[in-house]
Amino acid sequence: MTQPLTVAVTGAAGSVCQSLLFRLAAGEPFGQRPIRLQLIERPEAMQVLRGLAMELEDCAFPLLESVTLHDSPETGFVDCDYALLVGAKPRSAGMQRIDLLKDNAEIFAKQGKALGQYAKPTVKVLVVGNPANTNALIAWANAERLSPSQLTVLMRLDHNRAKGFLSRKLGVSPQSVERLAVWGNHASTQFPDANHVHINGQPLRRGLDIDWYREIMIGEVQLRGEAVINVKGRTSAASAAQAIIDHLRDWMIGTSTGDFVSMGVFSHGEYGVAPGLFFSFPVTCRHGHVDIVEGLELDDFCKKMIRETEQELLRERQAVLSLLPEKSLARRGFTSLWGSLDCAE
Ligand code: NAX
Repeated sequence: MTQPLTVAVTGAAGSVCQSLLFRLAAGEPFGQRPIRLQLIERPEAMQVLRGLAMELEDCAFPLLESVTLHDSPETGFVDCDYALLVGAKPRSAGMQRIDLLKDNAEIFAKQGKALGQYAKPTVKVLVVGNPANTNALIAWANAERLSPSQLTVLMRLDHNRAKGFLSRKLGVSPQSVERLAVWGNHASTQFPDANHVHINGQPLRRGLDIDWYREIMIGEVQLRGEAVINVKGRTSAASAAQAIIDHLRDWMIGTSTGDFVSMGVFSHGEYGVAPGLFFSFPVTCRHGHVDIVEGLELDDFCKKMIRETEQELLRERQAVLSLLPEKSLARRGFTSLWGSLDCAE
């Protein structure tokens, strides 16, 4: 009998989870494994969550073994194999980005501590709630037992958006577009990189309209989230759920041979990026391990774009330094990375 997977999800009553939970319950990213959902929300949102749980029950999903509801991460993360950190405080009118960073930093520090104490030691954590890259850093820094390789950040929505733009421009199917990368922060400084793309196995480089790519596509991908809000009046939800499913499937089962995808992972200085950031790189996955793709050639334009998004993440990290517990990180052998924080600016 296959062991069930326990999946904890925060922000479970929010917009993204309205699609996501039903697809998790149907077993989409995890193959034919039975699944236990542990849904976590703020106390104020528990009523909506109870309604959602009733709908999950009404689907009679064959693989869904149980659904439990929690108003604290301390109970919600108990023994989980995967933790999907979707919940976050949204930016309200007039709120400065720095205040949003700090409010969310406290939420993710608390969740990090709970993950370290109550989740399985082998837990895999996907951070979705914004500002996702810096939230991941805070969660990891506060999760005593977790190594940074146990956390990744959702960049797949940006990756899929870039793939969509390119495939529509070239008139090819999205699945024929391979080796696309999005570098950096899940924010408008991200760098969608089409320089290494293959179409149907052949390098695109000479067939890429460089003016269109640099002057139109990059900006449209960077600002696609806002464009959706302007047209629809609400944030991207179903496309975000699809991206989470794609990310989890690749992380658990593996990426296609010859291709790579974009994930926010802990940097150790790869491609000259400052160590100690959760930074989106091109990666491959095999049996739950994520490897940053090595040896891609970066021209001056790429280096400049990567530097810009790195600088934004360094500024974010600087703003939340007080929530990164130095002593705990030093105990875990991260003193030298930590030292680099002081010279971040
Ligand atoms: P919603 O505002 O619809 O839902 C967020 C939910 O989180 C709410 O139900 C709220 O009660 C809950 N929540 C807040 N604080 C919590 C806490 N401490 N513990 C548990 N639950 C908590 O947002 P939604 O559209 O679902 O998006 C969720 C987050 O994902 C947002 O931060 C959003 O910006 C971010 N996104 C990130 C993406 C990425 O690519 N990294 C794409 C999707 C999404 O936009």
